[in-house]
Amino acid sequence: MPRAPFIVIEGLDRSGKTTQTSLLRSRLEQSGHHVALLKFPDRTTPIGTLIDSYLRSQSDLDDHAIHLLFSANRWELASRIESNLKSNTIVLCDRYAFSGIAFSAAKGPPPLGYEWCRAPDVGLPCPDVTLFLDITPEKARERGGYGEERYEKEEMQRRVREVFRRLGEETGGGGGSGGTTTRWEVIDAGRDQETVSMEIWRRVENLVANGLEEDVDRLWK
Ligand code: FDM
Repeated sequence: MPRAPFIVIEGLDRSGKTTQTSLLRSRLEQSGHHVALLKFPDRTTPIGTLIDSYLRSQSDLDDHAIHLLFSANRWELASRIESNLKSNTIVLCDRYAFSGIAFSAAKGPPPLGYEWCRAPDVGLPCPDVTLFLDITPEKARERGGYGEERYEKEEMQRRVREVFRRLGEETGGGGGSGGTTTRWEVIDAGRDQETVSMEIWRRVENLVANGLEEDVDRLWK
């Protein structure tokens, strides 16, 4: 029996990522699929509580330490992702390891280093498709600018976008480091909500209709 696909939505702040994730979930459910919606960071676990306090600037942590906590927060849920997929429940995830690397590698000084940032996530379940919602800093500004949390500053978002671009090039081609084969789809999220949601649907439609025979892959392994 085929397994369900693992779909990740990544994106910059103000890209409409959370709205699009919820629209996609509704559409999948309306088409008769079971869907488990996850969001990283998952602020409800004990590790997530530490992350939440850090993001709201209510606590301070060494850059390495918070990076490892974000990754641990994913490992906490890795087995649930796999068991859902095996029981034919689509896993739809709002942010994943790519955010982990992009945000940490964009920090500094001193920089943490891209390879160091990637290491703790090696071996996590690999998404079958990653939809990257791309938006220019200018467009994000038009939408009312960034919020109050720690990383919501224009210069930081610009650097984050650069790391995402690198991740897409290296991970998406299948020939990237470690041979990971997530399908990396860049979507112009500067357009209206309906256009973006139609495009997202177009890019996942076949995958969800057919399911997958092969086992879940491992990230960067
Ligand atoms: N973020 C998110 C990270 O720095 N590392 C991670 O591993 C993840 C998953 O946390 F600024 C950052 C990205 C964002 C912040 O995300 C919280 P949400 O989607 O706004 O809750």
